[in-house]
Amino acid sequence: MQVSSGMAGALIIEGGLDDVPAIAQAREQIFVFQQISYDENGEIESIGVFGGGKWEDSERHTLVNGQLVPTLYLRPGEVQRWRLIHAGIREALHLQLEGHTLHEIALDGLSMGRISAWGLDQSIELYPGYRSDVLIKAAPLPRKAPSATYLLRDIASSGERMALRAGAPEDSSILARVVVRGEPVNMALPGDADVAVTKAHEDIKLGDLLTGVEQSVAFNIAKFYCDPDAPGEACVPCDQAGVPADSNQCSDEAPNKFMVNDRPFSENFQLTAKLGTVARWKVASASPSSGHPFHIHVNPFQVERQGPQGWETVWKDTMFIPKQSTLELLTRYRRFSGSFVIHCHILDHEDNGMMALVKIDP
Ligand SMILES: [Cu+2]
Repeated sequence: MQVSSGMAGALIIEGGLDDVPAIAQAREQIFVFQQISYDENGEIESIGVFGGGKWEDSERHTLVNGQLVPTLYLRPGEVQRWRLIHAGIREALHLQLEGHTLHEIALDGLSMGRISAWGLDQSIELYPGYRSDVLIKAAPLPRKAPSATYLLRDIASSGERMALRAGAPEDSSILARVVVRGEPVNMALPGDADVAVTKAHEDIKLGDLLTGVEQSVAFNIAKFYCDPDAPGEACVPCDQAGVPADSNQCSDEAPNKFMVNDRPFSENFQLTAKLGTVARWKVASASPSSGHPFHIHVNPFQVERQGPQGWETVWKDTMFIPKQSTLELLTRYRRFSGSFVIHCHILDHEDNGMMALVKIDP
């Protein structure tokens, strides 16, 4: 409710990419995308206000730093560094800036160590929890024009991949206006070689030994029965044998359970791993109606994603798992021993229990 009310901001750890000369010279703009999902009375007093279907029905717009369609300015030929942060609750964003390539240099706060250039007809996909750092080089002005305006759009996307109501497409909308005006400058974009040394994590390669226990995670939303006398134990589907006939957990009015590995969050359940090992995670979205952005604290992971020029290996800490599919992630437990959480980054899913503990043993 707090994040959905707008209580979110950016926390920036400087260094690395910030010290690359071409990036150090670029003016920085922060985009905290928010989906303030208040009801018709202007209030957000329960999770139900932004539950499934509510955001779409509200027809409200994604805001940038609390503003509806703000205007940003660049000089012709100026390079700016934009830090894009999806702090919204639900709707995915597919960012495209008219007439400009988006040069992506970091994902989820992790320097990629190279540059992925998203072309004019491509878009950067952001789900709740995603971050992306991009460089923009402003186009030259058309002859004799004092200024030119370009729209930063969230372009329409199919219903297949997104986290909203099953099957409903997401419409295109305008997020910001970008005005190019003033004295031209000719700032240089960095190349792959300039950012290579800043790469956040060394890739785990095919031949590397996976010394850790493989983890399986499944997100699900369904009617399940959980034994109140066995907290943290796996719950069972309501249509399965063994459910007490008098349990109201399986009645028609009973709410769905929001689960990781067949249980809502419990302090009595945790995944365990060993410090210093390298492991594969298989993360699934089991629910038929919704995908889920998987988010892990502390330990980012390596994953294959569809980049602008095809599949590429990247490091992230949040990854959308399309409905009824499984993704494979690789991770190293390098420095931190102790407990932290994984969760779905759709916040009402998380608040309803789609979260679990991970414990790294020294
Ligand atoms: Cu979810």
